[in-house]
Amino acid sequence: MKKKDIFHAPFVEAMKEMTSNMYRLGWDERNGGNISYLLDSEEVAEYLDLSQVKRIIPISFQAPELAGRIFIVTGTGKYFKNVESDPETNLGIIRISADGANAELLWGYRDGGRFTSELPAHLMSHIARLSVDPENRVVMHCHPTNLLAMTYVHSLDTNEFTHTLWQMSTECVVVFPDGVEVLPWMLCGTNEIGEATAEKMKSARSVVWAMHGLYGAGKTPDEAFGLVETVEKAATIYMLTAHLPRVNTITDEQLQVLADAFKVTPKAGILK
Ligand code: 2HA
Ligand code: ZN
Repeated sequence: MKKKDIFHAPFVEAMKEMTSNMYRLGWDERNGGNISYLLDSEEVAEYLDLSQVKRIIPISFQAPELAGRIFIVTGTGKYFKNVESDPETNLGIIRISADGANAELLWGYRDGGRFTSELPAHLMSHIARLSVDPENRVVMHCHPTNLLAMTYVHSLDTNEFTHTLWQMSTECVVVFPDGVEVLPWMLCGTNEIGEATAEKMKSARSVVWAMHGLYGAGKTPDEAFGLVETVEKAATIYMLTAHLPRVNTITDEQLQVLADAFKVTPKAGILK
C-alpha cells in the first residue's frame, strides 16, 4: 500500500509548530531545547515502512519499559529555528529496540546526526509520566527567559518556588496544581540528571533545572506547551514585580477557592 507523505504527518507538523513557537518566544536560543513525542505505531505505519531501519544508534542506558515504542525527537546540536524549513535533518523518528538499549532510526537525522543529548532525561521522564498517566505523550525542554532569571533570585525550595508561581497569576494553581519540582544545578546531558528529573516527574509535570531551564510533560503537544507557557508567564510576573513593594497578592484562601471551583487538588503542604 502506498505510504502517505511524512512531511504532512500531523506529528511532524506538530513538531514544526512547537519548535517555531518556542524559538520565537525566545525560549530556545541556538541549539537550546529538545522535544520528544511518543507516537502511535499504527499511525506512523501509514507514513513509513516500519521494517526499514536506517541506522541503529545506541542509547547510553537501558529503557526496556519503552521497547518497541516510537518517538519523534529533535536532533542534537540542531536549532529549533531550522526545524520548520528542514524537518528531515533536524528531527528523527526512532523506535526503541526490543532490548531497550538502542534507537532504531526510521526517518530523519538526514545529515548523519542523532537524537538530543538529553535523550536520557526524556526517555526516563516518559517512563515516569507513563507510570502515573498512561496517556502522557510529550516531554519538552527549553530555556524560558524569566523562569531562568527567577532561579537566580528565588529560593530553590520546590514548595516555596511553587507557592510563588501560584501567586503570580490566577490560572496557575488550576493549570499546574501538581506544582513545579526544582532540581539544583546539575550537569546536563547525563544519566544522573535524567534520573533526577524522572524521579520528580512521578509527582509533577514540570521540573525546573536551576540556572538552566524547564522540563514540561503532557498528553498532547498543546497541553505540554500550555504548561510551559503558563509557568513562564508566572515567572515573568515575578521578575517584573520582585524588586517592587508587594501591595496585593492572591492569598492562600483564594488559591483554595480557585482549586475548589476548578475541581483540582493543589499539591499538599503548600497552602497554609
Ligand atoms: O540541547 O538544551 O540541555 C541543548 C540543551 C541541553
Ligand atoms: Zn537545555
